[in-house]
Amino acid sequence: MTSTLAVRPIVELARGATAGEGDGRPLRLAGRSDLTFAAAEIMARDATGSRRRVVATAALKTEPDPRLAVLLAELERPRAAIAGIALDRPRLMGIINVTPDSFADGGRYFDAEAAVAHALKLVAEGADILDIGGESTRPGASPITVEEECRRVLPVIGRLVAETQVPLAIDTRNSEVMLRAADAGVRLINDVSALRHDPESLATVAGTGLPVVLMHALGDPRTMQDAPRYNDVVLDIYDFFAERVATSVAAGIPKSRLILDPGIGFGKTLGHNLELLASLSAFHGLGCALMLGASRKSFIGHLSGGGPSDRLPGSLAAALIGAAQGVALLRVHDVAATRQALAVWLGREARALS
Ligand code: HH2
Repeated sequence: MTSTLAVRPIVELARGATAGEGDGRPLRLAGRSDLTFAAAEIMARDATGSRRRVVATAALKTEPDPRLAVLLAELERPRAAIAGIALDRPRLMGIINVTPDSFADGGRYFDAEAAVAHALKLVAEGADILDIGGESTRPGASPITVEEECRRVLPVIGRLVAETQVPLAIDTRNSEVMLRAADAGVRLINDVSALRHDPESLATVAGTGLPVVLMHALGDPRTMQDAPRYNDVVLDIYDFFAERVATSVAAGIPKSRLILDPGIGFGKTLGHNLELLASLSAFHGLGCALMLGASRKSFIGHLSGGGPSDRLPGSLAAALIGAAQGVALLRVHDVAATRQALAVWLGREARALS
């Protein structure tokens, strides 16, 4: 059993100017001027089991374990911009699935023309970045060839690079697709296998100089929902991220270019997904920006019934749970609706969020 220590900041949206100054004042989360924490939960695990306790941040600073000072520094440190996007508030990644079989919108944007039109609509709605994917990774999905994946995504990327300034991400597990998409102008790589699926991908991403999303998945899409099990889902995924961050840094991808995503629905039961949503802020202790993809996912259907097209209200709730814990990138199908929800949560006009 690995010994793990994590700190989950209990985050508040601050509208005053009290953050980060003087003893006993709340600390800023990830350099954000609007998100603070005055208390945190220490999450510890060793051979004897897992323990949690809540302490005031002032008390955290005087705890004897030297690892806590390092964690606090990581929690507070401002995050670098990603693909030219400042992470000073939650940003919206619009989903473009150029697939016949994605779980929420399979087949609707399989045609390049339809995909481009949908992407431009999401840009008009205020997307900060677009995620282009050619392979469905829904539970039970079968892999496709790299040639087929390129045939699907590259024409769409080519058109969008010419038609919008909004940066593009490529959602792929394959190094050749990463490389060809980078050559075509994408600014971010999003890998649901956290650079484990393709042995070339660590070196490929390092070579591109692009930032990368490392998403947690237990198993691969074909088998991941077959009775997933964890010892402690939050700390197991925390340990997974710590290993992937160390491996990526060793391969030449600096921490400032890594984004961590717990992978809602990827080898998780309803209980696992809900526990992760409730504890997202703990992952800030790894010192990277966070991403969340909960949009229209089946855990919402498990709580409320209905299919993917009935899951907008639950998707908005999940997006706000992420935003309230300092998630920097929200991967969503419904950009306009999520933007409105964020505007209300932030108390700012939606058009000020463009
Ligand atoms: N979810 C999906 C695909 N890619 N990438 C990240 N980083 N995080 C996620 O949660 C995530 C992801 C699955 O959603 P979708 O693309 O809508 O469906 P499909 O995989 O069926 O194409």
